[in-house]
Amino acid sequence: MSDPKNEVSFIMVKPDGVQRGLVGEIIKRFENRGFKLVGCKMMSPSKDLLETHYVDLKSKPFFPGLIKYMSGGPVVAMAWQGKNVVKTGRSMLGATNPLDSNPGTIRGDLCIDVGRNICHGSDSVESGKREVKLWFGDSTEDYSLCTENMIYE
Ligand code: RTP
Repeated sequence: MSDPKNEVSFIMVKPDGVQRGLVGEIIKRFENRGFKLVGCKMMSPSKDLLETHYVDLKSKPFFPGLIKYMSGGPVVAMAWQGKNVVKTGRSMLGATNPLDSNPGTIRGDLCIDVGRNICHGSDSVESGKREVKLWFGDSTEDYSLCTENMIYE
């Protein structure tokens, strides 16, 4: 069986989160919780990539607006690794609509509108694998074993 500590989630700071200078705040929360950043890049995603990422929402009335919003500037795409990172990451992000997000969550503390909710997090372990592969290919790292070397010479 695969090691639960190797679970990965795709977390993205959306264009509004980047423009508002919230990248560090979001990274800090995941690092403080104990998760490992194993992939990170700032990029302007193509329409094709966004439509593939959000393929399950294609029939929703808000889909065109979602693609326009997500094309509005660079995003920071991240892969985070750790035990239960998908479910815990979703609870750290808060509900999709920030007005329903509890205080203490990223959305509950930092934003208001569902169409400007600053971050994305994979909604299942399978989505986590699919999304990390979609955005990073095979180029993520596995740093889980090298932490001690970064503290002791
Ligand atoms: P995300 O994928 O961004 O983490 O969000 P989610 O799973 O919590 O929610 P999902 O239903 O997959 O929706 C994806 C994103 O679409 C935008 N949205 N707008 N105007 C609306 O009613 C509406 N509903 C969803 C949000 O930006 C949401 O995060």
